[in-house]
Amino acid sequence: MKHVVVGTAGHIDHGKTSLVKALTGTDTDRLPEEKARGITIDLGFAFLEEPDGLTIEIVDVPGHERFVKNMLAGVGGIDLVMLVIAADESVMPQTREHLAICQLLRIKSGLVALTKTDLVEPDWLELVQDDLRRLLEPTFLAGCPVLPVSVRSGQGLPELRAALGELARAVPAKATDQTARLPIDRVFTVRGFGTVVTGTLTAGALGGDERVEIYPRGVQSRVRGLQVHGHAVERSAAGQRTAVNLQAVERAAIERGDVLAPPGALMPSLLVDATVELLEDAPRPLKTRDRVRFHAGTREVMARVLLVDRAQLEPGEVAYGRFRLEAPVVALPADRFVIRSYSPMVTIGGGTILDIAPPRFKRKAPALLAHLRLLEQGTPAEVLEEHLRQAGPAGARAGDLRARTPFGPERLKALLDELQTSGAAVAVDREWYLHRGANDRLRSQTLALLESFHAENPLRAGISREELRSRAGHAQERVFAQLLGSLEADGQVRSDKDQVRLASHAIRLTPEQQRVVSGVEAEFLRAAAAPPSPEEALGRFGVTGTEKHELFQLLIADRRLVRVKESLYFHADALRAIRDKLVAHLQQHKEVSPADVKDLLGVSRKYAIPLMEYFDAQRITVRQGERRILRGVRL
Ligand SMILES: Nc1nc2c(ncn2[C@@H]2O[C@H](COP(=O)(O)OP(=O)(O)OP(=O)(O)O)[C@@H](O)[C@H]2O)c(=O)[nH]1
Ligand SMILES: [Mg+2]
Repeated sequence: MKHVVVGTAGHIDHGKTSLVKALTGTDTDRLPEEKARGITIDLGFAFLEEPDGLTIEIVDVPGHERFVKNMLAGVGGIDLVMLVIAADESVMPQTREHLAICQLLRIKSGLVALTKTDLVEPDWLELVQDDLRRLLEPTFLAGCPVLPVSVRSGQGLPELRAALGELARAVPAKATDQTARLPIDRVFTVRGFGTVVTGTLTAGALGGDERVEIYPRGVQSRVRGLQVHGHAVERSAAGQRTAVNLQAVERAAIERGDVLAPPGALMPSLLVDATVELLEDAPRPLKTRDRVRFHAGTREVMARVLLVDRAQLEPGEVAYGRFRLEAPVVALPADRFVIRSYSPMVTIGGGTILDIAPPRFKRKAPALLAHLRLLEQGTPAEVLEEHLRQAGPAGARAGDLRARTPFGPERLKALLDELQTSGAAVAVDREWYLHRGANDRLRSQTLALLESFHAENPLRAGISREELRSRAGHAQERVFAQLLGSLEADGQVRSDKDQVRLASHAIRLTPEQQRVVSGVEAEFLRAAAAPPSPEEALGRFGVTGTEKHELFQLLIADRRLVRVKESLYFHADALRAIRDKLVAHLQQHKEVSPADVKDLLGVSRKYAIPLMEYFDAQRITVRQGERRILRGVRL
């Protein structure tokens, strides 16, 4: 089963719709207004089934110059174009414009139906064919089949159908490993089913019951049913015109131009970097800040163009440009787009999207040019590496890389593995990646920060992890965690609780500092249950300072002094002795009062009360009124 989508193209009234009807039996002009005016206004759809399983789906477009916008929404996903030219009128403005659009969208092949031959003489037909050759010569249709036909006489119709079949069979099968994308061209409701959207699935595959998102709105839904050219199917694949019945979505919540894709797979964008080419016959140069109509997929939005390396682009030239979009576009790099001038509404050019989330470069910076050249010409691995490089120390989520590259999830995973193997990228975790350059910089920056911290604070064991992270430019949490982990694994850094230090760092005291530390400790040990205040203890060694003094802090960090209450510290050994005494007393007497504790320890209330509260907090004792009992003992 093969599906190929053919789009009609050509000037108004040249016989596109009549030809589609003659070929398929379907009248694609469905709107009452189309019937009344005898012209096509919006897209029409029909299909041909060949006996060998080939299905040719046809998108019939309007030729009227006012509806080129609708034509553009229809030709985005086509494989082949059937350029329809009326023999009596020959090449006309929209013949040229539609052809230029197909050329800009990089449609690969097609044919010409030279129709209404019943209205002309053979020698006129020859003149028209000369015109045609000149028109097609510089385009992708150079040398394509040209089939004279008439809907009136039926002349040439079997040959046309055969030629279409032949071209369609030659269209290569599409890979389905990319992210599924369906630019929506129609939305309607079907009684009993609800909202249905249609479009050409331009990439990937879509299955029944899959969860989907409508971009850029962020509307989440589920596929309730799928149809391909009128038949219910389990699965639709790239290249097929697909109707999707959506679960629980209001029709009003969706419009032409939206894109259906897996949840989270795409990223709406208001700024895109791209190549821009101006058609040879564009009426005037394109200048920076010109307002244009930007057409991508089935969406049209207004945009301002900013040329990267010049102030204006002459007809026939190609350059890099940045488009500032007035409404979000949902696209992927490598997508082609078309631009039309704001007024008059004519097609003037187009290009290839290179970046849908451009990094902050100064627009005229040479670095931006180099970046864009890499995105345009680089291999997939080089492009991916460039995105990681630009992500800097924040790194990038695999999901974001997926939405910014056209590779699809499987290919992206393989490319990321490749970059890791070559050393160009570091995996922070399974879904976060960092460029090697950023990783190395962050690593040396962190080591340098630790070094200077130790130099400035020789008596502190280490820096708090959060402070280090904030000094390291508020490194992304996962990136920082991975970095510390790897520095620890290398033996360069040690972490203790939330303190980080260089493995080589040790507190080295001068003999004088050592004398103070040992002396203060001895004071607390000797004072046992009635310790001095930090100020007093330090003062006895000629040091002025509170418990904040770094020498005092050393004793706390070493757990030789224990804080029982604000500014009240006990030596750890003394505290253990007090606890043992208290427990022994309670085991014998069941309960103890503040007065008992005073007597037991030979201290005043100043020490007795904080100690009792401390042992309550330590869950050794339980308070009952003014008395304490041992926790877990019932009276
Ligand atoms: N004599 C003759 N008339 C034709 C032929 N094909 C189409 N016509 C007539 O040409 C007119 C326009 O035909 P359409 O098929 O609506 O043209 P179209 O290209 O679809 O027009 P738009 O969609 O509005 O751009 C109609 O009146 C047709 O009957 C033909 O082969 N011979
Ligand atoms: Mg028509």
